Amino acid sequence: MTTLVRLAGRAAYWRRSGKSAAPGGLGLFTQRQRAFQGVRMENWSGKSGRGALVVLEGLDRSGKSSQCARLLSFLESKGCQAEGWRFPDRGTSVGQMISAYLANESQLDDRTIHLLFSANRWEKRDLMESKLLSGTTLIVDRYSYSGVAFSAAKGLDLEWCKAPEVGLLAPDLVIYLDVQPEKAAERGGYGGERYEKIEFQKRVAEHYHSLHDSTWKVVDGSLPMETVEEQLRELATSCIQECQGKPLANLAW
Ligand code: Z5A
Ligand code: MG
Repeated sequence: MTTLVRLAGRAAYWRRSGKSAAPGGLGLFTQRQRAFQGVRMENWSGKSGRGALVVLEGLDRSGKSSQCARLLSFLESKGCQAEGWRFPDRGTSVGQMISAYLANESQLDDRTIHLLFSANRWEKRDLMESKLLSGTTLIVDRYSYSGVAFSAAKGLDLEWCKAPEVGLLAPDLVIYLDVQPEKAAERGGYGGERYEKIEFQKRVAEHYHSLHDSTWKVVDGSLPMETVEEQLRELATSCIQECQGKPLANLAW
């Protein structure tokens, strides 16, 4: 992401990065989604249910931010009450410490920065919960899995890394954009921040794989952007419908 986008804050970021919301070809959608394409779903607006917590994860430059923006734009065009979120949230005082660390402007002990990333999620937990309960679907660009995978790749104990995440909201769906580190490195902007090194990214990928559970869907992020976008629309649509009536859960790990 560009510095401009980071500084502008989350709300402005989503407004600016939203792409055309025109749905893709119907041929690629399931029967369930064809119904969805033609109907404005009433329970999407929160009148009769909660929103879904949808998280996008993946290595650096796997396309998370691009796809979050496209998915958000699509959902909004269908009448779904939805918001785009991202972690780290660089807009808080904790987030500013994280941002300085990522830009190599400050040095912090590995455990200290791990706990700051986690604190950055904890400071948003209550707001996330109230948004979800009021019917807003949250499309979240990185979450606890980034926290664990990146810190474990530095050599910290995996279980120690998971511990501060316990009690945060559990996602209804985690979409992992799978791209080889070498391929991701060829994409724009790679190399600017602390973790953007191929060998490190390979270790991050290994730790991500150890975190997969039943909420995870792996999507080939090396496919053309529009193909990835269509797959995400389908996954998110199903998730939003299926989580109706299900209580919010906490990460248990
Ligand atoms: N971190 C951590 O350690 N602990 C934590 O708890 C958390 C994070 C939450 C900052 O994250 C760092 O913090 C990150 C993990 C660590 N590591 N690093 N460095 P960030 O989210 O702020 O990182 P970012 O700078 O936004 O980059 P990114 O997220 O890695 O990129 P992306 O969002 O996945 O990709 P993108 O910006 O959408 O796309 C990148 C480029 O690829 C762009 O030019 C696109 O046009 C292109 N692209 C995207 N998709 C495609 C396809 N399908 N084909 C071709 N080209 C594509
Ligand atoms: Mg990004």
